[in-house]
Amino acid sequence: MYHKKCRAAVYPGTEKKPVFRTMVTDQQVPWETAYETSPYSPNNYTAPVVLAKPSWADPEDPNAVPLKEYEKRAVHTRIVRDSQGFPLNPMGRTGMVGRGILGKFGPNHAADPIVTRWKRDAEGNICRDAPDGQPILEFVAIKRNDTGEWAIPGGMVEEGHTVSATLKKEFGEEAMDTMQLTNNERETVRELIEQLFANGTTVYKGYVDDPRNTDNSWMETIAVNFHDNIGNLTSRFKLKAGDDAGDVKWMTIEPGLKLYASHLDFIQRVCDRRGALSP
Ligand code: RP5
Repeated sequence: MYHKKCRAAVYPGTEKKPVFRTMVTDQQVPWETAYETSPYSPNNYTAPVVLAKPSWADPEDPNAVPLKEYEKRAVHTRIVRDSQGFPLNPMGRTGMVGRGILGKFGPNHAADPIVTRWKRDAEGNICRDAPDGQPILEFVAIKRNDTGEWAIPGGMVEEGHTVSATLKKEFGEEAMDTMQLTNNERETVRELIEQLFANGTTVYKGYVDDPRNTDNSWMETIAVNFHDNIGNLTSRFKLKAGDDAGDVKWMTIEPGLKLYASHLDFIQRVCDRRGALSP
């Protein structure tokens, strides 16, 4: 499958003053495909906020990033660099060079907590799909402020942070607004999250078809499912959207579901493992 979401005409976040990607067809995605009529000449864009050199961004020259750092980043995919030192997207062309809004050359690492429970009726019985009787799952989804799409409440793994800490932190901040709670409230929420997140199942590791990806910078993630089989823990969750999210809710996983980036693929994997109705 070719990446698709990172080939939309307008680069995300530039809607007011659109920055366009060069059109890349499915056949032109693989690096091995030669351009027959005119050479591939993608637009070059790195967002001003990235060029302003915040702590989370690389210097402008990809060769100024130490080799050791690239080795550290090559967790899921090997990093191949072009003759000028720019890492090349492992899934192929995106119609744009530069880093876009992403800070790092090569992979930008994220973590995605998929919190699920069975959908239940008023009597507490698990809801099932007709006619096959497959049980139906719900997961905690947030509405992203940047694209307005529903998504898993994931986030970037910051320097010096572990994936497991990031999973809990992002879930707390985005789905339970922990930043705005009093110390006591925050402690109660922290304990609940600790309990649920004590047992997780990794459902995906690797490249994400994120709309922000470019030829030189892309997203990779680890998606972990935390399932509350009885539903007694999550019934105590008070969902409230944090700063990065416009909304949060328990979303039913059913056919027709549309999600940000390749999140639907991660959700499909959860359903396969749990024998639940597919999206
Ligand atoms: C996606 O971007 C990942 O799967 C994760 O959900 C998200 C992380 O980026 P931010 O939400 O921090 O922008 O590719």
